Amino acid sequence: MAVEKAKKGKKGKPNTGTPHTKLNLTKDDLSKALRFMMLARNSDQKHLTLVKQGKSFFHIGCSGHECIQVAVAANMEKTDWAWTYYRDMALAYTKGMTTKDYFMLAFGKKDCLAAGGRQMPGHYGHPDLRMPTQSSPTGTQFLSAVGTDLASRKSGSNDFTYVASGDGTTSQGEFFEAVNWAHREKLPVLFCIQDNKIAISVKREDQGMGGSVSDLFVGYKDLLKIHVDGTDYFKSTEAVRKAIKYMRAGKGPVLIHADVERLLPHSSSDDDRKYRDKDILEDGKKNRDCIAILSDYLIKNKILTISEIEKLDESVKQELNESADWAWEQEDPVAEDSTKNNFADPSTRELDYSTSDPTSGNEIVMVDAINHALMEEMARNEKMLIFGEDVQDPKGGVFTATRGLTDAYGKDRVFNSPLAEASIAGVALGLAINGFKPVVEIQFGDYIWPAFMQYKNEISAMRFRSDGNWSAPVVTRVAVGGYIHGGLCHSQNIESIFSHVPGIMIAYPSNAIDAKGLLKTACRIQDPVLFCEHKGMYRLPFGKAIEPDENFLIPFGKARIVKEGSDATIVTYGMCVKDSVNAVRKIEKETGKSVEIIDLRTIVPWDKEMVLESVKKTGRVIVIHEDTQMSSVSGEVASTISDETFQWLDAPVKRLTAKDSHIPYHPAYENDVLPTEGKIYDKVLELLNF
Ligand SMILES: Cc1ncc(C[n+]2csc(CCOP(=O)(O)OP(=O)(O)O)c2C)c(N)n1
Repeated sequence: MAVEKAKKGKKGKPNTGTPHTKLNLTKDDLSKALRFMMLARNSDQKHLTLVKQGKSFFHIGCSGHECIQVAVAANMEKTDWAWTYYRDMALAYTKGMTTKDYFMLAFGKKDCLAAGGRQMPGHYGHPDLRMPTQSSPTGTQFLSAVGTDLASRKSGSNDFTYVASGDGTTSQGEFFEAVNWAHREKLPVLFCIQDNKIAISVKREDQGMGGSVSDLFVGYKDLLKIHVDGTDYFKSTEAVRKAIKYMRAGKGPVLIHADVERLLPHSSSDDDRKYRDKDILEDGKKNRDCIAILSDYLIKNKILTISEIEKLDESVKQELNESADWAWEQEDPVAEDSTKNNFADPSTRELDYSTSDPTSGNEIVMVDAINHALMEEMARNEKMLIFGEDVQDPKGGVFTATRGLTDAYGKDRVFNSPLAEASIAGVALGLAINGFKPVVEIQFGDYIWPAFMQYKNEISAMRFRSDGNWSAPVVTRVAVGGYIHGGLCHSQNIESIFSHVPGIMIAYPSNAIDAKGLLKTACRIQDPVLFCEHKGMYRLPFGKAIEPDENFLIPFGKARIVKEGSDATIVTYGMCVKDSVNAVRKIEKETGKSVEIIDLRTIVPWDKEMVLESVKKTGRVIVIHEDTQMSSVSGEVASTISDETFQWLDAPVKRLTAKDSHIPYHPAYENDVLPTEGKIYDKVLELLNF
């Protein structure tokens, strides 16, 4: 189709120059470029047919975006990184994705290198091409790219990182955060915005970006901004080369704003006749089809003949048909693998846990245990990095958990992030992808929410969505918990919400020994970890313990019996361990009965075995935590107990949690909302008397 248009020539204009000679582009270079564009264009058509045939369930196309993508990838080295978006098919082909790879993804086949049947088509990725399997949210990829690139700088590599999106996605806050961080460190990140003037049905002017993507970032003096016609291969190549030269010279990031066309509906699920201006679309097809434009140039400049171009098109179609037929015959995924790769293989958690609790040494509080665990793990693993808000010395964290670490390991390894939580999580993911072990701090759990997209759809999902080809074992230390008169936004517990996210392990220690052992384990395992640190326990005498040595590790999923008992079981963690111990001491004295207290220590995974064993022994159980009740950890634990130990129970499974409320500031309110020693006393007595 595009070739037909080229035959007629573009508006009959004569050739006036030879831009290809200025750019030293040979016939071979140009034939290859045209071929990659044709591969993508014809893949769209072939894939749409497969959708109609019911062989693939979704298609999202590249048509109209090919030129700028090929121009970028043709000038990339194998070692350069690419964080693609769903229209980046031509870039992926030029970088090395094969047509077989493409159809494996289109059919969701078991051995697809991008996603192994996990993700919809259009989510490109390849383990050997430095192209991490992309995700679906518009814009999360920007921060990943910054992290990957930061890792390259820290490793002394000379590669750069490409990251792309459409124009609509530049409305996302994370785009600004990413440009901000890349600019702060002059990172060679190529932000390639492919502006087709529409985001599904929303026109660019309705995004509110002041008219043009290229006009943004006025104050960013080291950000090179290039606005280019992304349908012109020569202008695109010139722009890309300028960008790469700038980045490789260490001058900073580049924003390429490429005008392109969207020649298809948004996706196979969309009908753009409902909202698109027919004239604009027709004009795009007629006058701004990049394949027709390049073909026209090649013919007019006698670089390729019409028949050579036709042959090229035919050979592309043939290759696509053959690859699609081949891929269709490949193995489909099997149901028993449906949940594989949510977590790393359990063998990766088989560390040496043979050390026992210490009996001699210095007594330390929990925050010092955390600090010492970080100190030791930093010495052990030179790829470990620590960053977050205010973590750098001399402040060393608002709770001093990271004090002395910058002094000990340098600003290159322990540094302040910008004040942006999504940036912390997103950049950590990119660093982890590129060989580092980020152990980041989110200053308050109450403020983790801007980063929740990064945790839910990126960090926790990376291993799963790439079927094990990529992973992001980021450790996130986060200060949580109430009882410090912190009001709504300095008191929150977040473990229940996070426990609902597959792919993230959660630890919640209640004392110095557990904090040290669990944090050191978190730093060594291959899964992402959310490490909850109760602010009120950082220096609490209850949590004091004799410090274990540097080899001390505690496995995840192994709870601790705080005290044995035979008449009832309390399952708890965090601050409620302390309140339970005190309440039980009183109850035991008064009643002569004994209550077992189990400190879960880790929420994901939680020690089902120990809990069920204890309930079978005592026949009565209450689950207690500080987080609110609705859809909470206690609900999960209580339901498992009811389900699996029903015949051993002498009383209903009880729960004591915070009220389902925001946490108010005044102590009268705060104590009413949160569980307290007194409430635990009442509830446990009630349970014993049932
Ligand atoms: C965070 C998020 N919000 C909404 C969507 C649904 N969505 C997918 S693509 C898209 C439009 C993106 O437009 P643009 O960035 O201009 O890229 P284009 O599709 O035009 O290339 C939307 C809203 C999404 N994937 N992620």
